Amino acid sequence: MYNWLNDLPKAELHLHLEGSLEPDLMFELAQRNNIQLPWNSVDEVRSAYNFNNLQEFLDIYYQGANVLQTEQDFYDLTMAYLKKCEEQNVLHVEPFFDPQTHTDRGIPFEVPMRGISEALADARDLMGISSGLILCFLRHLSEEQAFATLEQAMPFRDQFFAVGLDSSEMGHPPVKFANVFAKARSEGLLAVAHAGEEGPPEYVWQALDVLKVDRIDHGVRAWEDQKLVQRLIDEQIALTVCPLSNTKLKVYEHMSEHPILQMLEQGLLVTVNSDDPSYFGGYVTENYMALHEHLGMTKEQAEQLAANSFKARLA
Ligand code: ES4
Ligand code: ZN
Repeated sequence: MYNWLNDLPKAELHLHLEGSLEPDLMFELAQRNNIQLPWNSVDEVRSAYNFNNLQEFLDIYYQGANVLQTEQDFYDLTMAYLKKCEEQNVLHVEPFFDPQTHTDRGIPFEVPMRGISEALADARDLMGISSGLILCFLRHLSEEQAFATLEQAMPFRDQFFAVGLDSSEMGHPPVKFANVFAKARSEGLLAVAHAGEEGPPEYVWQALDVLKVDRIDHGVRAWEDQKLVQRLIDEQIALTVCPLSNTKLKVYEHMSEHPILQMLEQGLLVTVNSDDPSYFGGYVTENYMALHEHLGMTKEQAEQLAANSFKARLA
């Protein structure tokens, strides 16, 4: 089954480039840039990857990102992910990056922007992987800071097609970013937002009605609200679900409790994605495989999920 799932043509629509930083590359970049990490070995890092919730993960994810310093570092990070895509027959990707994670530690905006864009262009030319980049605002920071980030990004307007919203969800509802999303949309950008990962269904309603997003990232907690489920079905709004992420961050205690196949059978446009593969134990194929192992996903269901991943493309 693994090989069959791996060969299935797929698109990935929920992937944080900073979350694809494997421990080996983390140590290589730490050495290259003379940066002290709080871990002494690759094994030590891996054993730190035990999380009880989203915040515990984010604290480690932001520390790991400190090793990313130069345009070449961002190129190497992105290209390592794209090579995985090639191995797993992922033909189209719409990755996220978090510019504020870098600009807030003094890295000029154009450094991640240029390194990532160059890798995506090379993957297009050399590997035939199509892509569109999504610029995410960190929701634990202010809307004013998001506005400043959008302004810094506008000279590179042709290098990303959408804005997103990520980081700590609880206490930072979508409505906090109403104005900056309106501004982004007025510039012709599309919009997505993490909503209903840890946060309540109300945050999914806000992402739709206030931010006017074109797709919901995670959205699994929408399943608790039948009226919301009907809206998502009626409008065929895609959910970028990340099964291994949801169990690693204890949204569900065990994969056998994950509702993704029930959501699929109900008519929701759900897709399978890896979120932060280096931290959560697998890339896209491993996420599909977990659904087969723990939920009994059939080949027909896998084909439907893969078809959904292309149907839910925005770029
Ligand atoms: C994230 Cl899993 C998840 N949720 C919210 N923000 C994130 N940034 C990176 N991974
Ligand atoms: Zn995410």
